[in-house]
Amino acid sequence: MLIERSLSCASSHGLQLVIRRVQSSFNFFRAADYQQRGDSQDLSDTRDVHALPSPPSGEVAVSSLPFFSATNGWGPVERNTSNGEQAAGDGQPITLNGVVYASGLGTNAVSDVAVYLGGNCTRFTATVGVDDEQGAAGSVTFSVVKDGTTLTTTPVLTGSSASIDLNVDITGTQLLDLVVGDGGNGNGNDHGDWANAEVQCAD
Ligand SMILES: [Ca+2]
Ligand SMILES: [Ca+2]
Repeated sequence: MLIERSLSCASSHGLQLVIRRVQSSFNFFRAADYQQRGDSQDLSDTRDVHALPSPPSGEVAVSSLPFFSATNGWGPVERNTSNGEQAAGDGQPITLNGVVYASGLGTNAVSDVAVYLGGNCTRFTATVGVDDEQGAAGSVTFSVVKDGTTLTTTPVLTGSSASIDLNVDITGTQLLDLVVGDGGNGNGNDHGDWANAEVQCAD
């Protein structure tokens, strides 16, 4: 949904302020037209501002939280399926070494999903690996980042690696980033899954 309001200043400078709201993000665009020594001039500036959601409470699947931001190497990050192909919603059930997970994030490196926790959560848990849809191919790392500081990074995992269970103390985190790296060799087949990704938070 896009809400746009345009406010025009009554001054002769043609000052215009446009506010656009897209879900929880706000985009502020400001433009001014003016005359300087007889020449027409114009200036504009755009700022993106995020409206913070309420921090999560209890034990919550990360896939159910609003994304503060999300970048992905092939199409969008998928909720509760593998990455699939480039289209949204074309993933398969998240599957790591034959085990199917109903919940999680399906990504393709290089990917970074940020969620706002507001300091209310203490622990992050997930099982990570390259989704079975890539066979033995793919090579990725998984990093858990607290307010810009990396708390843990896995070794490079390929499609034939054992899955890794993550259990990370995230006490006090405002913004949690879940980052999938490409293992240093490009991002082909790098379908990294954050299976059963959950945060444990205060009620
Ligand atoms: Ca997809
Ligand atoms: Ca790779």
